[in-house]
Amino acid sequence: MQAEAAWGVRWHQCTLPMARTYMEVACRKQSLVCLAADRSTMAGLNQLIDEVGQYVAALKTHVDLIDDWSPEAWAEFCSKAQEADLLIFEDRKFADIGGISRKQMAGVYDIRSWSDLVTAHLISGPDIVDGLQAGWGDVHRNGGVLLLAQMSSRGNLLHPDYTDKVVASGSAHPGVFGFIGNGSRPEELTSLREKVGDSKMIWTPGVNLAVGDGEMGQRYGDPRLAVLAGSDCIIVGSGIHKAERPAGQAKAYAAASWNALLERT
Ligand code: S5P
Repeated sequence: MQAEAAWGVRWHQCTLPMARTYMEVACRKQSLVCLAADRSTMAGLNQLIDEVGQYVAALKTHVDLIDDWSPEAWAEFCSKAQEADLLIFEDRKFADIGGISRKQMAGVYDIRSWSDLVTAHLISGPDIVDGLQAGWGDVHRNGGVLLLAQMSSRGNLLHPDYTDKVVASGSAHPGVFGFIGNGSRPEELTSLREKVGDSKMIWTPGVNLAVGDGEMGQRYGDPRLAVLAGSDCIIVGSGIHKAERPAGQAKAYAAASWNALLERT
């Protein structure tokens, strides 16, 4: 299916190159799933690509939680992800001033050289987005920043007035790909979508086919309801990588999210 037909108004208004790339990958895979690949060994990560790569559009990594990380093993993992037509989203949650964030895109992990997307908090002000974009620019690559507008964990401090300020500032910035919203509360997501409009993505963690409370304060909502409420990508971790049969689960999340997109458009 053509991306324009599947995404409707979002295709026309989300013009950041990386947003268009994501929407096309999602159409090729018929999946709005970003797998939170929270495994702590390189073997575990590579196995996930083999098992579920065909059912997901993006891989969300936490590069600093891998026990046996090495530059060579990571480079191999990234080419495997590219071969499987997956975007790589480093969930680094940058939060420092612009100039330091730019430097943090380099360093040991060299995030700028392999990430297509990164997360950032806007707590230090809007220059962080320029810093991260400059990081990609330093290696002649392009990427997109997802700003945390809401969080899924209980007791978080991203209160509604903070969310509104992140949305107002981020919506006006061309380097912002979109926002992280809370997938566990469809009604909050609907109002977030109203504020964001159609020109930015909303990606949502806190989604699981089994709704309710997760480990250590995580909360879960239903994938279909999240997409109908305005989510453009469901970020699913343990629902897939801890399942007995990850491929079967990934397929189910892909179908739920893709059908919900078609229902929404
Ligand atoms: O508010 C948030 C933001 C993020 S990016 N809540 C989250 O859970 N996340 C991330 O989504 C978190 O870092 C983890 O990698 C993933 C959720 O994993 P799950 O196992 O709970 O599905």
